[in-house]
Amino acid sequence: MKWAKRYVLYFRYLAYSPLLLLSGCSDTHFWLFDPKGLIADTELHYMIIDVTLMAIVIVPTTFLLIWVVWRYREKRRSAFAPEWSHSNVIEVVVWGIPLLIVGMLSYYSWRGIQAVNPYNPHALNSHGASTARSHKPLTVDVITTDWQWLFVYPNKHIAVANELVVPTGTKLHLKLTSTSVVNSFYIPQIVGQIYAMPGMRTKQSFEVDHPGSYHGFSAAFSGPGFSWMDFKLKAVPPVKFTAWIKKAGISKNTLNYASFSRFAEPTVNIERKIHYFSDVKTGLFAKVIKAVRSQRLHYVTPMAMTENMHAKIFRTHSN
Ligand SMILES: [Cu+2]
Repeated sequence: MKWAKRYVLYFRYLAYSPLLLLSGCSDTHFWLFDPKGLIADTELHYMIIDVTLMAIVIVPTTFLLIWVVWRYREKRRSAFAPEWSHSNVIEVVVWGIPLLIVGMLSYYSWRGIQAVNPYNPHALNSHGASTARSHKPLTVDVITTDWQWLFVYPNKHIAVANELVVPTGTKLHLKLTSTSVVNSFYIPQIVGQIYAMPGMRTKQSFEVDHPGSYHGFSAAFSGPGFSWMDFKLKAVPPVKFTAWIKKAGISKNTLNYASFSRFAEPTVNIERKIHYFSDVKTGLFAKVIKAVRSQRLHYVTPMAMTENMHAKIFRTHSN
């Protein structure tokens, strides 16, 4: 019963198959394949080009490997060729094709980097006419803390924490910084990640074509509050955006440097609270960078805050 033993072995591997189901349990999204903005569109475009170019090597190599193993198997003695040593055709193929592919990958990487580079002022322009010229670009200052996002609209004198609301068809220019560790601003369906770093400023630009709600988060682990440090990007038509700005302006919470430094205290946002601020002081962003640089803005996470996290999470999820 030799064959039976062998099949028992195969069935043993089948026991691992439920692992495959796990991928369906989490809320898995194929965000990268469902872009909703110019930058994410471009990223997908270049990703497909790159994968296709690499497949030109990987797919034939896989088949050739199987073919070689089959052709030179032990039982087929006729294929034995001990005198064989050189083939010009093979030399041309194994050097020529990789050189060609590396060349093409370099070319497309260069083009792709230019097309999504946050520091290239023409990156958004080069994508054609979808931008309505009548809408002026909107500036948003992003300040990350342990573990929240603050989005300041400096020209509108409002700010909102843990939610980013933007008008569709409008160029958005972001400036980013952090009061704590390095965070990475990432909205997979809209724009690639860019670091927000303490005492420094980075930039990002993007545009959202379709109204909707998109998942944003930090792509860099930042400690115990990290799991709740995500936000929604809400893209609304420009008319609705104007109304939203007015609504946010009613908030009784104002924001100057003093109230900001209270906001920036370590907070695990388990309830995913959104806060609005009106009357935001001009120059807050620059002042925060300065304060972090001179170490005037510096927090230590109290032990008690993370010690009881399990209890807190359980309470939040059970009611
Ligand atoms: Cu890295």
